[in-house]
Amino acid sequence: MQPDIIVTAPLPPFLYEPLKSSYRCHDYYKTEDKPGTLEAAGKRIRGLVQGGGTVTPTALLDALPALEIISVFGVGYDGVPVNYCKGRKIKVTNTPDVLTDDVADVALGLILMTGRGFVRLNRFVHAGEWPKRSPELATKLAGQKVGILGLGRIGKAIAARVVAMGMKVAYTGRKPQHVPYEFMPDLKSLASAVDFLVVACPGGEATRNIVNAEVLEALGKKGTLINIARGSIVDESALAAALTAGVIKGAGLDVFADEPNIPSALLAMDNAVLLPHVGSATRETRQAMGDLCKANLDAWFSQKKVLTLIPELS
Ligand code: 8YV
Repeated sequence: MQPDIIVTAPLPPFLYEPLKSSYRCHDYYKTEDKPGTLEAAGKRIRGLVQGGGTVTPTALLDALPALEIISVFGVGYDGVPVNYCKGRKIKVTNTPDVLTDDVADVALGLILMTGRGFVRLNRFVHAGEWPKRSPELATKLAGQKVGILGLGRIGKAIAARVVAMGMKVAYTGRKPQHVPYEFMPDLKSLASAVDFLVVACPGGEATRNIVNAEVLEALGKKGTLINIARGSIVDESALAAALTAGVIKGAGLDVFADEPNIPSALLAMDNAVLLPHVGSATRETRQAMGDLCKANLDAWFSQKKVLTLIPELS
């Protein structure tokens, strides 16, 4: 008999259709009768599929006593209660590596869009301004310093891209690594030393709002904040205030605390380049993420092993 799995996030058809052929899928995301779904199938459910940003409450997991595995369609698993899963020996898998290049490309794009003013210049041309006046000059990027908060796989891919452009790299994180970049002991000193502060660390309680007013103050008028990780890491009202008051130069953001809702103060800012969480949004990468998300379930239900267990559980 096919194992029962519960789906708690919207999934693309190229993942959902193959899941439906291998598993009895219960669409918890779409159903209007969530308690009824749990009542009817909760005790049989052995797998859960969610997105990178999906928050999974422990109350939901309590209603799934036979749950063996959570397969996250995404690299981030900040919405998964990891300690709870450890306690119940529930496996948690994610989709690392396959999206690294795409997410790093978005960080690089945001550096170029903010640093060279490409978004503003695009608006300038579309508005028919070019025949009337010359565009403003930007600041040269080669020679500027990029500070990376969280030098993991994605952070390293961002570093490689900006080094290729002649930029310098510094970073902070839990500990220094064997890399040719300058390590800074804390976020505030990193912010004060760089022109671009790039947020590339995991979300979750440990990093909630760590990019706060004090860090933005340290980044200062020369500095631009780039975030391709999680909106929860940045104090959004402090950021909006810093942009409005000219405390920092600009921001390039792909992620927000309450997606798809963006604070109106940020929407109104001309010096903020905003993207709709597209870090991994290419056909190739989403397909690879979907394949890996399903492969983890398949490996578990056929051989009691998984391909990409999250580090806390390995
Ligand atoms: C996806 C992400 O948009 O991988 C992540 O953690 O945030 C993104 O790649 C998301 O996981 C799709 O559900």
